[in-house]
Amino acid sequence: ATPLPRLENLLPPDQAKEKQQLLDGLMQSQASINPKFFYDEIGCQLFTRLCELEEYYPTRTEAGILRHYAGEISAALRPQAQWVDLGCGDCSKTRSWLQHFSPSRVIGVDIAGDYIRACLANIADGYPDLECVGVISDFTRRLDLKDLLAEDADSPPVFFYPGSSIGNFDRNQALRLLRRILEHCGQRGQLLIGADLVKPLPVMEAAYNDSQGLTAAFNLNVLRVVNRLLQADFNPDAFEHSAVYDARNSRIEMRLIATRPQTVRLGSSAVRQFRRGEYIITEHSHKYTPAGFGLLLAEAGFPRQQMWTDARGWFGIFLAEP
Ligand code: AVJ
Repeated sequence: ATPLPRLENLLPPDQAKEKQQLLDGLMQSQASINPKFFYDEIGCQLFTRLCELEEYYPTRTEAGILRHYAGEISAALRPQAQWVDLGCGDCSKTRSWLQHFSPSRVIGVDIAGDYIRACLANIADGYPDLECVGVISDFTRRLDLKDLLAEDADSPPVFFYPGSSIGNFDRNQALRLLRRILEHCGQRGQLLIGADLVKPLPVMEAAYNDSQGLTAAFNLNVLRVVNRLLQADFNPDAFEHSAVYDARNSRIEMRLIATRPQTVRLGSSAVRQFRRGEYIITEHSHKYTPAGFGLLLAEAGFPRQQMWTDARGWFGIFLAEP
């Protein structure tokens, strides 16, 4: 019999705290918006399209490594593992990986509820007998899968966290998330994680300043998301996309620069002025050296590691164990 797809919503019912943090970020002297707000329906579509760009090398490079080393990587994974896809989106990455590895079940976790439905359908379509659970959750805040995973204690979890999404976090936030994953690993759990590596500057900057302007559209779209969430009145036409590499901190910084002085209403009680040239930071995307990322994993409690990379050393896939 075909198992019924399950969908669990672990998002806290009221978004009050979320909105307050968004507002706080915008009211600081250096305004910022957390990158998780990029991913409304339009943002998800733009992100999917920009991942296909020639200039945006991470998605392609990571997929190439997974394809090239599929045999080696899948042999290193626990057989019968419960495959937990963190930030599964429409689960297309997991779906292609299922050619190489047979988990006992698939758990797709994402903050975007609409995407999770697509994910369940995507797996059910190609693998109708594989149990798939969708979890709507903001795992950057808390990861709460213990009940779900404990149901099948014989199959350790393999956490799949591809795309270098970890790059969005500063060191302490990344450590916190990795430790939360570790708490779910027990003795035999594993983490298969992608990390974008430091490489020549023009390659990195081109990836975030693509010639079709998709990254710019993706960045500017977050202002519409903020307008909706906070009843704000940002005019996206009065801002301009910028992405620069900050070598000191090894990260791309995405900005929205005010092209003229303006006053933005943020809901009924807050107002923010922007001078011409003042900018909002919308994303940090950290780039690592293999050794640096290894240290981060070790410090989080994953001392045992293997890494696979491409011929140019542009992207790393790490398999980490407690
Ligand atoms: C999803 C965080 C990995 O940092 O490269 C792509 C998001 N931003 N283009 C990245 C992103 C602009 C992406 N991550």
